[in-house]
Amino acid sequence: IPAEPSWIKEETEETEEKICTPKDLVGALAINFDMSKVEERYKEMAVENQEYFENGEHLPKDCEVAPKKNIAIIIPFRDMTADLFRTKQFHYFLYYIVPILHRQNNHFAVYLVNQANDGSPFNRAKLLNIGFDVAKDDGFDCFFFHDVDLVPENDKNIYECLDTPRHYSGYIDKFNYKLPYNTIFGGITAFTAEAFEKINGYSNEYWGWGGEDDDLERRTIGGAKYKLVRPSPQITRYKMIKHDHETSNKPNPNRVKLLKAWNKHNQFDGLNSLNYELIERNNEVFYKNITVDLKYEE
Ligand code: UD2
Ligand code: MN
Repeated sequence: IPAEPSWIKEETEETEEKICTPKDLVGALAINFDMSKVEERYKEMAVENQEYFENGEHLPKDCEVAPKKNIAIIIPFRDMTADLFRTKQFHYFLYYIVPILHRQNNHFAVYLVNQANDGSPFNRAKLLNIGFDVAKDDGFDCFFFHDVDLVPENDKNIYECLDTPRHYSGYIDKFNYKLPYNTIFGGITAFTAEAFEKINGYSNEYWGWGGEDDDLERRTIGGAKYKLVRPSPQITRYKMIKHDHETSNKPNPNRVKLLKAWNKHNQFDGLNSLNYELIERNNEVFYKNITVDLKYEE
């Protein structure tokens, strides 16, 4: 059994007054994705921020870690593009989010959960379940399920978990900062461990593009009866990196059927049936890199 990480602290009266608070927030930020500049910008960010990181984790300063502030940002990932476009998206993601979350002054780690290239269809939902499993084991208690191509436009968009799960990415430039439909739950969501376990996580059965996000909405709102909550539409705005869909991530032909039957499989398809193999893990400066075999069976 590994030793308790040093940042896990009992909540006592002494630590209570040292709750971590953001420092020097600036508000709205100019975000632009010039792909010819991404690597140069990423390097600049790295030089300026590496001192705040240890073992792929950002440590807050001048405070004790507050409860529910040990944040794991889980990114589902596979890059099969010839020009490493998803990797560039990830570098832009870090370039923008590291300084933002540094100012928010919390303990956080980004988990890049890589699906092994074994010819299986992409499975975003299962990758996110695995990220939860690993990060919870590492001691994290607040989970952001986060697409790689979304960047906050305002640093007052505070990353934290409340008891009620929240959908963060309702307001995206691509959709003119309007909800494309009321129950949308894709992109970014935030859950405590308790809430995510209560709904049994995502379904593991969505192979290919689409449906898994709506299935999560059904489990959270329809099943567990949480309210559908989103943080402020004025502040919680995102820019999305423009991209086409990978030919290796075709729309899942079963997605409509699976979604219709969500309440027939949510009890036994999810965290409690999660089956995978951890192939490799290592800590980079700004993130924790994990490669997994999803045990795809045709
Ligand atoms: C929408 C949802 C997304 C998900 C998806 C359907 C929003 C804002 N986004 O995104 O959350 O529900 O529909 O599955 O509602 N990825 C890779 N490699 C791949 C394919 C995907 O890394 O080959 C990852 C990456 O983190 C990406 C995410 O999966 O951001 C979602 O895939 P997408 O960006 O192609 O899907 P999109 O934009 O239609
Ligand atoms: Mn996308």
